[in-house]
Amino acid sequence: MDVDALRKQAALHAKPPGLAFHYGTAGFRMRAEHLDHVMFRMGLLAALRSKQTGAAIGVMVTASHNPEEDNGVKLVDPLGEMLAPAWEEHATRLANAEDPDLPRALLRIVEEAAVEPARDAVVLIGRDTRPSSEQLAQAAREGVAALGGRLHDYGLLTTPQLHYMVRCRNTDGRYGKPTLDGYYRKLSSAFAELTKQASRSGDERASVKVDCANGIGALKLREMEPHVSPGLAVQLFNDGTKGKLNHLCGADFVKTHQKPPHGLEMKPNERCCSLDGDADRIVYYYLDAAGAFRLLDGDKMAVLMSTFLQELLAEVGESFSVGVVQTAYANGNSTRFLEEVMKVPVYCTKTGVKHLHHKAQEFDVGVYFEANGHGTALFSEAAEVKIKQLAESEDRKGKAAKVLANLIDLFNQTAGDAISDMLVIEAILALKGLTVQQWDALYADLPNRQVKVKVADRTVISTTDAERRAVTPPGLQEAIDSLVSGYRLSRAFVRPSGTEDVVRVYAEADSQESADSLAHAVSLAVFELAGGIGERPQPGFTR
Ligand code: 16G
Ligand code: MG
Repeated sequence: MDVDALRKQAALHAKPPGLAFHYGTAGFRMRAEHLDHVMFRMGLLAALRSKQTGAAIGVMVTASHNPEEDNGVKLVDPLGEMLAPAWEEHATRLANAEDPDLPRALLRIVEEAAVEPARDAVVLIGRDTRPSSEQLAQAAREGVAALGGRLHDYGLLTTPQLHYMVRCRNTDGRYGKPTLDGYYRKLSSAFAELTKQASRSGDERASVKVDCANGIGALKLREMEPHVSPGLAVQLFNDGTKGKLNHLCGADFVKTHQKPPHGLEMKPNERCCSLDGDADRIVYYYLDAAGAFRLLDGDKMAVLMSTFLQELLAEVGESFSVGVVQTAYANGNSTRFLEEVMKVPVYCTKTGVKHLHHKAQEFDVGVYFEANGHGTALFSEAAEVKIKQLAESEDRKGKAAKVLANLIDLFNQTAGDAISDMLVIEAILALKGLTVQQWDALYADLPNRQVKVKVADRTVISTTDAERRAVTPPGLQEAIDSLVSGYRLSRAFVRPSGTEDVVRVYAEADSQESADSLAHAVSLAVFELAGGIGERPQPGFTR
């Protein structure tokens, strides 16, 4: 490492004074103007991680569903998964090091993580459509170059596309070709095979309206469209030509407000979906015949996908282990349906994609979804090999295995992927001949409510049992238990947010009035026992 050269470079990416940086559940995320030095240093860190693992590492410049003025960065590990926890700590320390201490901070990582400094480094970079993204990507490129790393700049990509590229590069093409064309071809040929098997001859081609959150998803779906158009008509809305990124649209807006996005006209029973700002989340929705808005979120997708996979696995007849992974936010009726009707084992982890992904890796077939619409299915290597082998035969088993084999290719197994999930959903609906209403009717969501409470220090709340029970402050869990016992089919939990300075309260019960009133009662308990600040929570709700 040429320390003088590095110092000079670093001086061009000076750390702003007085700000603290944290590599959180989704990397660094804040106002774009504070992020230049973070990007440069994440370029450095990606090069170190690459030297340490001997594999290509990804750097994605995006702030997902945050407002357009924000930006962020996340690193992608060799198999396309999220950065290992020990390296999140290195990232936080590196971002917070004062400028003169930067070389020392780097050397500390080299020592602690046993990095081989002389090894080659390869870093793949992608970015979303934010106005600040190109300049920030340039700072990351300079960081990679400062440590002599080789760069492959993919330019504009969705987050899951970058995850895909990293995995392709590090598996010698076994996962697919590390190009956009490779991604489109892999997904679209699996989708074509699947929809070919949906023998509903004479039926019209399925069609779906897509709200692209004015983000990268619009560009990439437009590129993909010709590849899938024989089986699916996609109509793009909020494609970035008029509106602002994530403003009054996108998956996060639709899920949290439980209403349609601006900029997309719906007629009753039309199938619609929304992507988020970096296209790693998706939710479906429609207006029913009475004009009421119906949301099909991550739980509904998990149920559709896992029940279909389970049916196919039963036909194939191998004893693969299957698991569905959710978080405490999963609607209680989705969990009940999976466990009691479908007899699928369900597991609950803490909030945050990496926890779900990690748990799902324990199974031959692991489906995971957060209620907010981030999820996918993972297949063990052994299961994939076996299924692809069985798919060679022409009997009934072979037919089911063929469908499974194509689904394996259609799922993005590195991260939740809105484009891939959309094609999986559309393929399943086509194969099963289901309408969106029939899918929705598989089970009815329990009414629920989420509210936030402001407290002086949200870390006074600690939780256990995958965030379903509060350990501190004393008396809070007892208060919640006693409130919950006053309602039917009720459940409530509280947790400090990982992305906002608030405590989140979730409640569900047999009616909307009960869910609202339970959420309010629990938020009062939080306010009183956990040091609430500002106005006492009022009935009614804030999101
Ligand atoms: C982040 C997480 C998401 C989680 C959300 C919870 C990733 C890539 N994203 O956006 O999975 O649902 O945080 O936010 O892990 P909260 O802690 O503020 O409730
Ligand atoms: Mg996202």
